[in-house]
Amino acid sequence: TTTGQADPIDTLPPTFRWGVATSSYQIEGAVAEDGRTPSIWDTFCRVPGAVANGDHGDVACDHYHRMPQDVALIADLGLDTYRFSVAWPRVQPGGRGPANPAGLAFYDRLVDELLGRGVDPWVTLYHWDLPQELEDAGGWPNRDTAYRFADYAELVFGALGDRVKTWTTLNEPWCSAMLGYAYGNHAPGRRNLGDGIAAAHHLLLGHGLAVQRLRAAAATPIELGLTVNLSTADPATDSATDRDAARAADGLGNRLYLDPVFRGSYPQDVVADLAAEGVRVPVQEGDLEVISAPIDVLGVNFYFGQVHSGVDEQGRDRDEHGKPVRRVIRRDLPRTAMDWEIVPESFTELLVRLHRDYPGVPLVITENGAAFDDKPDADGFVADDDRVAYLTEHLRAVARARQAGADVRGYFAWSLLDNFEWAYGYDRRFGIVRVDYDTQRRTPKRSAQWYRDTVRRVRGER
Ligand code: GBH
Repeated sequence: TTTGQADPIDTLPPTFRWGVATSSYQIEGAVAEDGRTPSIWDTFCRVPGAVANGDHGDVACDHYHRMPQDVALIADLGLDTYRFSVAWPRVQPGGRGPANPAGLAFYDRLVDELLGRGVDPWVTLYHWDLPQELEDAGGWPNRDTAYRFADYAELVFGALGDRVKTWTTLNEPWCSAMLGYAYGNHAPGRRNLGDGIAAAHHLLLGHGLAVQRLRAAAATPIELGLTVNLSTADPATDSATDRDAARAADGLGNRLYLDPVFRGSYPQDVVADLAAEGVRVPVQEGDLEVISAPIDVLGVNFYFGQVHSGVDEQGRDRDEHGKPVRRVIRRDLPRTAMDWEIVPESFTELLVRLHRDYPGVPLVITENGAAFDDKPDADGFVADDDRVAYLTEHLRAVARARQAGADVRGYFAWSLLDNFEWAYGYDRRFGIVRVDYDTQRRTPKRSAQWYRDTVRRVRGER
């Protein structure tokens, strides 16, 4: 504009990393090809009622067969990095033993295709597709799974480590642990708080063990880290009860993962909350040293922030079991198709807080994006101005956090393609590129054009 202030997005430096993200089970399909064995998501999708419309990832975006075309889409957007995940049951069927060369070959080709197009690969080793055989052996609540993960990490690194320079171990351990084992809305669908907390600890242990193995195996410097889903937890009022509810939510959602990694200890208030529920974190001697091994980058996935209250609608602070009331307050705010509140200010707040409480580690936004009720025209084009607005506001929020001192080095939009949105199946579309699931045709949406133009402008390319 001629009169308004400069857009904060334009303060992002030329070195800023720009990318898109996906994950294996959400896009690949080809679930029974080239030696891949079932993951917990293949199994979970067959549980009646577990996934909307009985959807599953058997075909998904058929990315396994259309990979070069999808890489071309990324290159055409002018992005410098692509964050994808490796399917464990594809490259090490059953989760233990030797590599499956046919499975590894796919990622080998993907990495070469990316590099050939000038796009840096960013590998996530685990984005929720645990080999079913490891679940049958106890899954993440079983400590042994952490050691299986470290072996798997080393195996993938052996195949791709000569070309891939950035590695994140886990995507969103909170989701794997709590949605998978405590709340049951994700695979494997268990509902037990103790299992969820044991899973969280063993995921973090697996992360730490993998960091050790990759550092030892790396012949040249690599960038290593993990991705966590973080949120803001603000109290509904200034009352002590509401502030305690916000503290508890922040503890279980954010600090339970950040503190062990960056401070080498679990937060004592969360440990006490869990003890009141009869749950103990199964820490063994030396675990926290492994978990807190230094990392080079923290991947932050942000979608929305929440407000918490410690009293119910009647003003009571205890439920019928005598437990403290924990309630999320629904605000009168615009929402996405996920029913998630749109609160870009919370993104700035979160990043500034990370900089304050966990200083010294570079941050990269490894996911941010939104599902909306896309309406394609006859050519399959989606004029998704709502998604453009969401991405614009959240990118501004990132730029503002940087201006306030947060060391944010890059941004990845979730997601390149419409894809399998877990328990919501294909019902919710997060892509900046439309996928027609009948024809597998890809059509960049207006948000993709906006993203390409924004990246160009910030880099000063026009
Ligand atoms: C990410 O998960 C995933 O990494 C990605 O695969 C997925 O497609 C994408 O986001 C979009 O969903 O109200 O208790 O559920 C994000 C999962 C959902 C985790 C919201 C935090 C809020 C806490 N996030 N959730 S709760």
